Amino acid sequence: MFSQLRRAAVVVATGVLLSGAALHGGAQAAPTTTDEAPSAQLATLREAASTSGKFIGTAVADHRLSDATYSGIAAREFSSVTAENVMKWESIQPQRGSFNWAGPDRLMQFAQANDQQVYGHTLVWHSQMPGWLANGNFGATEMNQIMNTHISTVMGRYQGQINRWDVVNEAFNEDGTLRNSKWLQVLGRDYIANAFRAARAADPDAKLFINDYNTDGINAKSTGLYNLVRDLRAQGVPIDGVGFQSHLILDQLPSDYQANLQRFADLGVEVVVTELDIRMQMPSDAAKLERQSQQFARVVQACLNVSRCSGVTVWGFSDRDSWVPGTFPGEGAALPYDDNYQPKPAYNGILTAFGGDPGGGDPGPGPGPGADCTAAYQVANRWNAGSVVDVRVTARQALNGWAVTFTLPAGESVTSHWNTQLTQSGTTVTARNVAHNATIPAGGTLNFGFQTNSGAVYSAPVVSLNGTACTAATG
Ligand code: 9MR
Repeated sequence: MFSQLRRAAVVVATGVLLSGAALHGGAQAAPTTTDEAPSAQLATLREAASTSGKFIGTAVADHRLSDATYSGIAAREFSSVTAENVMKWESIQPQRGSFNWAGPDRLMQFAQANDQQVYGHTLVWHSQMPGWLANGNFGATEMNQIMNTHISTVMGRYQGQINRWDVVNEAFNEDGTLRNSKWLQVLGRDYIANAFRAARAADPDAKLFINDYNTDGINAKSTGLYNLVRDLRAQGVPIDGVGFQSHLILDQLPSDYQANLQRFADLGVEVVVTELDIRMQMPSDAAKLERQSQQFARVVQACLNVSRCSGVTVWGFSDRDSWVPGTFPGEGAALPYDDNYQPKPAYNGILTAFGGDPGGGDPGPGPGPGADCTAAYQVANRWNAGSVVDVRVTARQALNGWAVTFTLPAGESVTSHWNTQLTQSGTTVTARNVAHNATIPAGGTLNFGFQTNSGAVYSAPVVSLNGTACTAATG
């Protein structure tokens, strides 16, 4: 999976086995299950989201990337990026057989430089088709070929580097029937299954999504989508996830938003909030912005509450760049930053919902939140039904509160822990400071330990401090 690091190369070291006595007794002498309040300074959206193992993404407008303020925020605050336009068919294959990679390559490089996931958008869609495709008079065989070639060429170029792809976009009418797109007209409803099969063949590592709007609550359209996903899964069609665009209107967030995500998750698919914005009648005022903040927070909370929800992407981050005013005259202010790239209440709503700290300090311009760090993850003792692990993280910067995250192999659970307040969600472990080790001087080392229910042999995972991956140390 695509995951390059923003600052330091990660070295995944094999866990060092010390002799049983080395740390087992001593380190366990002071186990604690204290539930003192965490005081980690999770000052950016991506740091805060990472403590729950979720991503926070943004759509990126290619023409804005050269602006330092814009790209600085995109890098600092977000752990996933989606091309707002440059991976759409019209842009990427404007003439038949002629591909335009400049914009997509730029986004891939940006993501790589900033340790971000990439959400691919979008392959098969009725909208933003180039003229040659929209107006061409193709029979089914040729149309199918055109679709397969586009999928294999675009996905193939970025194979292994794009985490998720919107394979099919906006396939439904509001009443839950399939949209009468050119794809449906020429290929029949099998175009959907065939697109997913072609996509799996083109990049077996990418998770394959179907994405739509007005499917955010339980309604006729989302039920049509639900039935399709259920049937495709039953037929063995390779579909991994459902995207909920969530272009919402202030005060109209569906009350069954979370329940809707959950019913799809219960089909066994991943769910993602893919294009979130919450628009309002202009002018905005303090009361509207406050309600908007609460509604952004409710969407984030819904994703946190649904374990198969892997992240939330906002459709741009600044009102200056939003698609909304151009499409809905009189409406706007739909995003977490204002026209001047200043955070709005909605920013704090998202941050706080992810467990972040709005007062956590000014992260300053440019990429790279958090502290540079090295992590020693040592399996101090191991027997047939348990392991004791000692974790030491040395931070370059002083810390006032910390959160350390890593994953355990599936099925392995923490049974006790010491010198930390620790939670586990699936395979993701979040270890926070307790009162006595919250403050670590620059260059100092934090230390905690835990015991698990398994003696499985495994390599040390990547350890992150406040959302930034640490370099592995073996000492
Ligand atoms: O934000 C996009 C805007 O810049 C484009 O002009 C528009 C063209 O259709 O697409 C917008 O993004 C859409 C996304 O690709 C699919 N879901 C709806 C989004 C808002 O229209």
